[in-house]
Order: sequence, then C-alpha cells, then structure tokens
Amino acid sequence: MRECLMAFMLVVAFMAGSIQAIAEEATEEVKVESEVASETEIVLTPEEFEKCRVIYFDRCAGCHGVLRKGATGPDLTPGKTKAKGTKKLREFIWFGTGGGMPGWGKMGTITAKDTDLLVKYIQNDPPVPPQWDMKNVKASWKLLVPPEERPTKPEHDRDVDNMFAVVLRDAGQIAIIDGDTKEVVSTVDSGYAVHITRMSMSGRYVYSIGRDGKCTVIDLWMAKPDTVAEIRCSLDARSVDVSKFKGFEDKYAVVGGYWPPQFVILDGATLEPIKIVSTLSYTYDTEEFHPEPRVASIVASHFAPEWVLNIKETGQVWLVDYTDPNSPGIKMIEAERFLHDGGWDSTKRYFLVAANARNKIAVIDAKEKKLVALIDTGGIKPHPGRGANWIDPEFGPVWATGHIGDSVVSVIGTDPVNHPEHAWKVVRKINSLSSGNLFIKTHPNSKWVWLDTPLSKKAKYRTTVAVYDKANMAAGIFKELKVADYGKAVHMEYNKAGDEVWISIWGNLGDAEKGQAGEIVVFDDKTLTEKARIKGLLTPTGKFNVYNTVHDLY
Ligand code: DHE
Repeated sequence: MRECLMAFMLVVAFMAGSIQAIAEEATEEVKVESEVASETEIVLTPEEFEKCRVIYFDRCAGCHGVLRKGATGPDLTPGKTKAKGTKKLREFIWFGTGGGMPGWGKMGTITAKDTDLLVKYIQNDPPVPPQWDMKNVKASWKLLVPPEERPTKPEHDRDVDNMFAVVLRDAGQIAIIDGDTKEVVSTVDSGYAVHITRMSMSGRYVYSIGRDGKCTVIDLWMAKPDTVAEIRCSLDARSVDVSKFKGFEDKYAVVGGYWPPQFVILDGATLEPIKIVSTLSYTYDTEEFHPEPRVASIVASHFAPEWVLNIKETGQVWLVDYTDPNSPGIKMIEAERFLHDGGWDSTKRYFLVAANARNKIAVIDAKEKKLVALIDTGGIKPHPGRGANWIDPEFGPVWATGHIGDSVVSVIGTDPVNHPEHAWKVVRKINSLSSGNLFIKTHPNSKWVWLDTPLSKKAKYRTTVAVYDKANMAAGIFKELKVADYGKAVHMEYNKAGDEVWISIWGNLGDAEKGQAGEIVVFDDKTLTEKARIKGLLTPTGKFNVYNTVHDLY
C-alpha cells in the first residue's frame, strides 16, 4: 500500500503544476542568435530540469514521445538534437515548422525563458518514466457509486440523447450541458488535461480519459450527473471506448495508454480492471523493436465483439476480441506509421485512420478483418478527428480529412459496392482556409461540412471556421465564419437533430476574469448564423453529443 502511495505521489508530481507555469509571461521576444551549445552550456539545474520535464510532457510528448524517439514529430534524442544545434532548435520551438509543429513561443504558450530551457532540455538524455502495472491500476480504482445504488431510471426530464459532454481541458473537468436548454447541468472533475469522452452504447454513461491516464465514468441519469467510478490505467493516455457489439452493450470499456504503452480492459459499469496488455512490439515494416508503441485511437466494431486499437509507432492495427477479456484475442494488421486518429465510413464497416508520418489514410475492413487500402491523401499530416461522411453528387458516399501541415481537404470515396471506381481514392482535393486544421464535421441531416483551423500560423484563421456545401464541394469554401476574437476555435459537434453546430472557443485559464477562458458558440446550421453562446466555460475543447457519439454520426 505504502509503495502504491509513493508511486502515486511520484506520478502526481510527474504531471502536476504545468499549465499555469506555461501560461505565464507570454509575450517576450525570443532572441534567435547563432550559437552552438557545448556540453556545459546544456546543463540545467534540477529545478529547471523538472520544469522542462513538465512542459515537455504537456506540449511535446504527444507528438515526439515520452522517450523522444519521434512519431508525429521527429526524433528528439540528444544525438539528433545536438546535431541540429541550439539556434535551430530555438527557432523550431518558437516559430513552429511548416510540417505542422505549432509555434509555441510565437503563439504565447511558452515563454522566451522557457524556450531557452527547453532547448537545453532536449539536448539532454530523456528521463526514464516509471512503469504502471496492474497493482498500480487496481490501487487507483475507486467505485464511488456501485451499480445497485444508481438510479433505475433518469431522475430528470431532460433528453439524455441530446446532452453534451464538454471537455474543459485545462481545468481537468467535464461539463454536462443540456443540448435543448444550453444549461450547464453539472461540472465534474476528471483527469489532468482531459482529452476526450466516449459514450456507453446505452447512452447513459460518459467515459472520459485524461492525459494522466485517469478514466472516469459519469452517470447521466442522476439528477445532477456525477462520477460513479474512476481508475488510472496508465500515466499518459488519449483514448477510451466501450463494447458496442450486440450482446456486449455497456459490458466492457478499454483504455489505451501512451505511457506505459499498454491497454487495460475494464468492467463497463464499475471500471474494475480485468486485464492489462502491453503493446511493446516491433515496427510493422522494418521489424525493429520499439520501446514506446502508443495506443492512439480506439473504436468499437459493430461487426464483431472487437475493438480496433491503433498502435501508433509500430504502424499496426490490433483487433482485440473481448469475448473472453481475461484472454483477449489479438489480430495484428499491418498498416502504416504513425497511426493517430480516425473514424468509420457511413456503413461503419470500414475504419479510416490517419498514418500521419506517411501522409496516408489506412482503411481497415472490420468485417473481413483486414487492411483494404492505403491512400495517399496528397497533403501533409492528415488529421481527421473522426472525419466526416456524406454523399457526393458525383462520387457517391465519401469521407474526408483535413491536414495539420497543409491547407487542403482530401475527400475519399468509400463505396466499393456501387462506386467501385472511386472507392479508396482521393476524389476531390479542396482548399481550406490555412494549414493547422484539426477537425472536420458534418451530420446526415445537414447540407454543410465544417472545418476548423486552430493551429493556423495566422491568428485570424485560428478563430475562424470554414463551411462547405456538400452539393458543390468543387466550389471550395462557401462561407467563412468568424467565431471569436480570442483563443482558438476548435472542434465542431452537432446536436442530436443535426440542426445546430457547437464550436468551442479554447481560451486561457488565466484569462477567466476577463471572460476569455472559453465558451461555446452555437450556430444555426440552416442559416449559418449564431444562435447562442454558452459562456463562462474553462478552456472547452472537444464536445460530444450523446446520440451522435453512440451512433458514430459524423
Ligand atoms: Fe487529441 C482525439 C492524441 C493534441 C483534442 N487525440 C485524439 C485521438 C488521439 C489524440 C490518439 C483519438 C482518440 C480516439 O478516437 O480514440 N491529441 C493527441 C496527441 O497525441 C496530441 C497530438 C498531442 C498531445 O500532447 O496530446 C493531441 N488533441 C490535441 C490538442 O491539442 C487538442 C486540440 C486539445 C487538447 O485536448 O489538448 C486535442 N483530440 C482532441 C479531440 C479529440 C482528439 C477533441 C476527439 C475528436 C473527436 O471528435 O473524436
């Protein structure tokens, strides 16, 4: 017990305290002068090292890896970084790169002083992060409200299907918002720098995953929705999903880990851990051992009792059969590197996932359990979120992705039965406002496709979204909508009816007093005009409508 407590304290120390530190003193000018660091010049005090470790975890590890071996971003081990030299490294961190790296300094996220420290930090060896095995996982498990003590029917008259779970990223909270009244019904604590939520198949439960690997489950039937169980499955994580196959609805959940690289199968109702599985393995192509193959996106198959786990660095898609969760079956499909985010086609048979190091989309057939295509998107760093599906008047059913490193939207044919000549080909390439796109969204009831550009190098595009007409995509952007005059406009989500689009304004926690920590802007999807603002939210990012998330509508 004492060991567990110590490990937990270590981990809390490992993650804590970062956001505020990074947000401070944002606007100093960095000096970009020529210098080649000698060994003595890259020495950091223990305090500086610790500060950098936290900043690195918050801002860099997601793309470059905890061990800095590289993934979406390049290898940052000392052999490589020293060769680049202090001046170049400082430029990268401050100004970003054309390949999609944000200009952390220029954007005001990392100060000039901290940029200098980071430049030194990444020329030192990375610290070895701790492990997190089943003993730690079990010790972190808290069943706050056992299933038998939960409501037997909703304790309110709200439409649960039209509720939204909104990630309040830098506050580490989830807001539950009534989609009809736009009222914030409840705000509950979740994991550190919480990342996404997914819904149980019944739509009753919201599962959240924090960057600290903490998974929580919120019961939407409660008068005031609240957390009923929580667990920490790893120390760094991004994904969670539930069992959706017929007969297994709400039975299990799975949490993917970035560090340690592993996944944990949980009981769906209580989050009691059942099985932990390491993803340590070999790259699919060169078959070299990789020490950090992280679990990126996870989706639940509708064709078998399986999850589709995308193992980023090794470029493998693992189909995990949860019929017998203590002895899960794993089929490894060779795909491409580095697997990141993705979504289903409209039939939910094909899963399209970005392999962002190779600018490709891999297509997995969940029915035949195999890779059916690797598509060159024609852009740098595809980043679909879950993508968007619609019927193109010329090419039939299509799915689309934008790009982080390019101002282009690639539209891909997805119907091998009735439109075989277009299936798994880029049938349209359309301009976006700018590079720096993260998410694209539509709804079967809408005539529009929406695209954000929160990582644009141009401030005006970070707060503007583009709308396209599905019937006339060839015409390019139909309308630009300025959403806010601060923060970043990020991630669109429809309401259940598909007639409203919700967009987050992701501000700074430190600007809460100015009313600029964030809000959600609701647009009328028919008229493309603003309908409402849900104010006073602390750094909202992803939003997940219950009905659309359960049914994979995007
Ligand atoms: Fe995400 C999805 C990982 C940065 C907001 N993000 C995902 C998924 C992965 C991932 C693997 C897919 C989950 C799934 O479907 O199961 N994200 C990462 C990173 O590694 C990365 C690049 C860097 C990091 O350090 O985390 C990263 N992500 C961000 C952000 O900066 C965003 C904009 C805000 C934040 O939380 O920091 C962000 N990511 C999101 C959102 C989704 C997401 C809103 C879900 C989109 C959806 O509609 O499903």
